[in-house]
Amino acid sequence: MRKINVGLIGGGFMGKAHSLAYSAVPMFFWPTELMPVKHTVAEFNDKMAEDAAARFGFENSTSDWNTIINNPEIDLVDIATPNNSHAQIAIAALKAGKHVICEKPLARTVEEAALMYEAARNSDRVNMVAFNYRRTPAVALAKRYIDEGAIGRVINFRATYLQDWSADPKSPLSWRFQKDIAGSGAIGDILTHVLDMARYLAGEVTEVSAITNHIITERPLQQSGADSLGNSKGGSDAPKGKVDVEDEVLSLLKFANGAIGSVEATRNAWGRNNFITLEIHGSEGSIAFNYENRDQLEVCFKSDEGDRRGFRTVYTGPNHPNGESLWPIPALGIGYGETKIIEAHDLFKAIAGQEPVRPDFGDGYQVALIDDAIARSAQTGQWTKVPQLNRETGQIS
Ligand code: NAI
Ligand code: SOE
Repeated sequence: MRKINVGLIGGGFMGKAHSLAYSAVPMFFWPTELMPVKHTVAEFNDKMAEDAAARFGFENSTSDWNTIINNPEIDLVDIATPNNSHAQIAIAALKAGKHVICEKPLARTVEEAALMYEAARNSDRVNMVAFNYRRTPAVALAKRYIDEGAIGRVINFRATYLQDWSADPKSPLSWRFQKDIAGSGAIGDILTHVLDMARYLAGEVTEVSAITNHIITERPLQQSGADSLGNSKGGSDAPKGKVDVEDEVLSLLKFANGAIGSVEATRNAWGRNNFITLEIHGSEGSIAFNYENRDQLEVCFKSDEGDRRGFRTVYTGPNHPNGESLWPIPALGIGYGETKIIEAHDLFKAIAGQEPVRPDFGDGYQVALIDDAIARSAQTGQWTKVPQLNRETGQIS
């Protein structure tokens, strides 16, 4: 079986999730198209890199990610670092002839995303952006219902992404609150996930009207490199640093197919942990999804008799898209980890030449164009057109 040598850059939250996926792919998808070998992991310094290698099962470690780029043995570069290094690493990796998976958001700005997309177009290697939530079997099932016409013409798409890990102003100043590292706040960090699913399920977003809010303007400085996601103890007496990204965003959307919708995101909604909800209304029915019950999809069909019409629950299992190779019966529970395992497997299928993988850097770029339009709309208070990437020509119009 062909091996694929993986170089992972960044050993934090996503380093863990991706390493788990590399170990698990052969367990779930057998025979796997490619057998992943955890070749080298890069972290900020030698000690962190050695720790990451021991913990995640990598054969080698380095404190310089260029070691991974320059190593001809490495086939796939996995970018799991904060957003400020995505562009530099991805462009170097593509130029060096590596396949690349990059965590979301693709980049901090639309300009960086454009350069990354150009590098991807100039390469014959596979590129992927890690919007993993669309791989949740219930979300893939929603896509199947929509594509099959089960809910008719899509009329409305509503989505939220609400969390509360940063609601306390005493929680530390992670890199996620610093514009020069993160690029933006709730928009790039979590709204991007629902924008990816909006495009996946309802098509291209052509125009936006948004508002943002910025409430917590400073936070205690965080001492370590990896993000504590609000969990650092005793940070409140530490010196404070500036928060220069938005806390919250709400946007109305217009879609190319005539549908309208709304999306909202905040990391400051007490009681909401990873509250991703989707609701899609069509001319013939509706679909609803709540990530807190992520192996369930609610569906309602107009064709049901009026006296029994209403939402019914489908529990996803081996009969559903992306569920075939997970667990043998429905409702055993699908976790966050499974979405990353499916993501890694789909990446391997593309590298093995079986089928192209989406979302790719073109998709990441288009989401960056929507993010940018949302930020501009929030500043001007105007409806704002979203430039569209033509994937054939690589041009924006
Ligand atoms: P984290 O802060 O937990 O980990 C990042 C790690 O990268 C840290 O250990 C840090 O020391 C290391 N690092 C930073 N610069 C480095 C460099 N130049 N060379 C080597 N290592 C370096 O951050 P987390 O949560 O893992 O986020 C990483 C990326 O993944 C971000 O882009 C984030 O938006 C994305 N993300 C995506 C998620 C998803 O659901 N798809 C979930 C969480 C994060
Ligand atoms: C923090 O908001 C975070 O880790 C995001 O960065 C991820 O993209 C999301 O999946 C979980 O929450």
